[in-house]
Amino acid sequence: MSAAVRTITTTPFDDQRVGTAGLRKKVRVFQQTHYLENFVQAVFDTHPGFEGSTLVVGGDGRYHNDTAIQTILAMAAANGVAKIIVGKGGILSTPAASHLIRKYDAHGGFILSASHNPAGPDGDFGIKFSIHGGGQASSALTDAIYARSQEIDRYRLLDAAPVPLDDVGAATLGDMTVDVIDSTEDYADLMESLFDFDAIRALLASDFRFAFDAMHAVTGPYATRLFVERLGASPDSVRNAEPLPDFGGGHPDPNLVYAADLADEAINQQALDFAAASDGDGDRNMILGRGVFVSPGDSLAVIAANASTIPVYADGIPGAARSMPTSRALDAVAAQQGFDAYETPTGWKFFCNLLDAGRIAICGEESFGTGSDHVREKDGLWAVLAWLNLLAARRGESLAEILLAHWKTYGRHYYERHDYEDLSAEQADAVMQSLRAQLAELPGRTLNDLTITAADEFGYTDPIDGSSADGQGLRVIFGDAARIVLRKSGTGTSGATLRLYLEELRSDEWELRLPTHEVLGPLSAVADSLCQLREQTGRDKPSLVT
Ligand code: VG1
Ligand code: CO
Repeated sequence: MSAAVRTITTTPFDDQRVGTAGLRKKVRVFQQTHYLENFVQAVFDTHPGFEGSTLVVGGDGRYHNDTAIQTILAMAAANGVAKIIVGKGGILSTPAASHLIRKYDAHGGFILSASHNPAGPDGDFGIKFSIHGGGQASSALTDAIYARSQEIDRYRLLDAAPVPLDDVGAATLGDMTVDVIDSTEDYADLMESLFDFDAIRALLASDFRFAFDAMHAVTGPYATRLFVERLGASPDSVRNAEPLPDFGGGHPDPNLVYAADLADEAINQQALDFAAASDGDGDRNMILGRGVFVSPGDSLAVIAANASTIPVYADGIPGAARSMPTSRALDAVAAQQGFDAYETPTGWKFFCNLLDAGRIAICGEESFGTGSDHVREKDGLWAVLAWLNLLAARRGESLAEILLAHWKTYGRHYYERHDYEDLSAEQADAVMQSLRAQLAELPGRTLNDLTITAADEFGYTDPIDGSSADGQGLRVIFGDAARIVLRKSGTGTSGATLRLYLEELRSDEWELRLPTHEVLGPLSAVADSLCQLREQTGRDKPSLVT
């Protein structure tokens, strides 16, 4: 390597332990001298095999993306990486990055994103390290990276001008090759290999009213490539398609609160037959039909129940998985159809071993995340295509009819998540502790006419590598009938967020189309009093209900 490699002296930051999905902090934290560099060098120092390897780098296009990418390029070149594949303009959706790592057999990658968290100079930023195979680093690896970050005293950097990333092509940085690619082509090819594009094209060419909202985040170019160029949808069906560094001032979290206009058009005005939205980095999805919202747990269950309509799963799936707080709608399908169902801790990394081992083909989370074994991240556009594929396969049935038929077969798991944001760590811990302290005595008690059958703190042992994860949320289980789950968020950048998850199964036909808040009202009251939410937090309602 040339003389332009500099070794820079640094001191540790004490807060580089990653959360549910990478290291997420305020932009201003990442802008501190040495902050990003320390973390990246800790990865280079901890995970073996970077010398002579290929990496993938890109992000959701938010503020600070460009600067961070140039830093990573300069450090990779100085740490002996042979080649880096970067998305044009520095942009890669999270699932597209996972795909590139797999397709080009890369050693790993860095994905720059804080998902749906607001962007801009006062917003959030984040970095995730992905391993060979395209999955997020395991907890064991991130623990080791954290330990290294606590003793780091120097990092390496190549002194060179920034690499232009706006056009596709190859450049060099020291001895390293930088390949700038248009990842929308690779990604669209992958999607075309999974789904029945002819049938979807025919559906979109009919009088079917379709809209996708990219929310000025990363999915715009991918959605245009897929829906408009490959599937023939009208250009105006892809909305807010241009990624902006501040997401246009919006909050690209696809749910009924932050994608309210789209929801109003589909649900209240009934002006769309199918509508969907994705989040900042393209891994989440919201699914809407004419007059209906599909809750994420139902979306996962319906996709799994109809997996055989997806050409690659024509012969069925071996199994499916959901994160613990996600509704048990999936379990009901697995029980009837006879495939295996797994329950994992929150965070996509816990699905990866099951996917690699071929135990599961489809998985999802209540937080608007759904995906399959095609990549090792959740994938918003995959979920949208899975629904379009299903609507094309069952042409003539509306989305609402498909949903109702599903509930008639499996029952309906009414579901809500209540977020209490910006609490102090002490408040959040006090609520967790007041429920934790009661767990042992809860089984056998009857509340709201339902009897508690089990109450515990969820722990998980990975069936493939035997690794374990404790303290993954508190559960109060009322048999198959209902569940209350409480856990602390691991993605926030200020204060603490508590998530309370409520689920109740109704199976009689007259109960299948009730307003969700009406069904869950009594369970919500039970949860509030069990957790002493009001007493401990002083809040009389959640900050956000999804
Ligand atoms: C949240 C969600 C979790 C998801 C994670 C990353 O984590 O609850 O299901 O995997 O975000 O998604 P937490 O710890 O805040 O509850 V994303 O789209 O923000 O990368
Ligand atoms: Co995301």
